[in-house]
Amino acid sequence: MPGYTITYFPVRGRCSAMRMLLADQGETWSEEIVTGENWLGIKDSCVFGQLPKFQDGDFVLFQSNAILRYLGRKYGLYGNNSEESAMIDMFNDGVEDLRLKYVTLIYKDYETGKDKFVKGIADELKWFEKILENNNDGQRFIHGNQISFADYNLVDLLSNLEILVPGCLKETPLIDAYNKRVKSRPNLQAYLQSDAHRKLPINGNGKTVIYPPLLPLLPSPPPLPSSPLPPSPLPPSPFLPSPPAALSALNLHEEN
Ligand code: 6SG
Repeated sequence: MPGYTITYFPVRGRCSAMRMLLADQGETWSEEIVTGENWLGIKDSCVFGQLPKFQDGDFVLFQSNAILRYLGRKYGLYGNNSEESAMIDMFNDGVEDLRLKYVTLIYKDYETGKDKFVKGIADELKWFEKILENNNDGQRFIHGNQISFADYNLVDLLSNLEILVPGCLKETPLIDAYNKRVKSRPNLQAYLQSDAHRKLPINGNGKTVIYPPLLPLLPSPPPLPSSPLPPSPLPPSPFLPSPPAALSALNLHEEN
């Protein structure tokens, strides 16, 4: 089967960076949404028993960072030689370390760990500020002069952090400017403004706001009801050729 398919839960989670990469590179893809009810039926067919699953025609891949690397190689987003690829790997591993802290907070110890996480976020971000400063005074990307898969991964994580800890980029002006610059790339901006992205919750347990305040130029989203929304079809999106029915039945949560 030609084309890309992403199989995942109805969240941004570990698929947001690969979706951003694909959209920015002008690609389209299909989504297969897995819900709590049917997950256990397919878990054993997944390498490591987890999602996301990525298909490129008949080629099947698991592990979100392996998928990002695959796409990085395919689209020239992985540096120009072994040294550059290794540097990009190193930075992406740093993003993964911080993402794991974020995911652990969200899914394991939100109530007891949030204050500590909020207090520590500036110390985490200062490493990335220094990395950016060391590359063209922060005027370009995480490495070199071309965007890489690690940039999409970092910008996705930064977006989540900004929502969890509003204003957290104020002390790191290079990260703040870089984050805005990457997100203003035309294809990427169009994707980030699409319902396919905006209407997806960040995480699977309601520990995030679903309409992030990233898009001040757009009309405000409709107010959220206090109970799950009744099913209603999503408007068509250039990124999801046919919006999956499961999306329309999402439980929409606010941060609690
Ligand atoms: C969860 O951890 O969405 N995959 C997750 N969870 C289900 O049975 N190293 C790899 C990678 O980078 C980590 C994969 C990741 O690809 S992501 C997975 O497969 C399992 O382990 C976070 C996410 N969570 C949404 C969710 C999954 C379980 C509970 C909430 C789906 C929604 C509700 C039930 C099933 Fe649900």
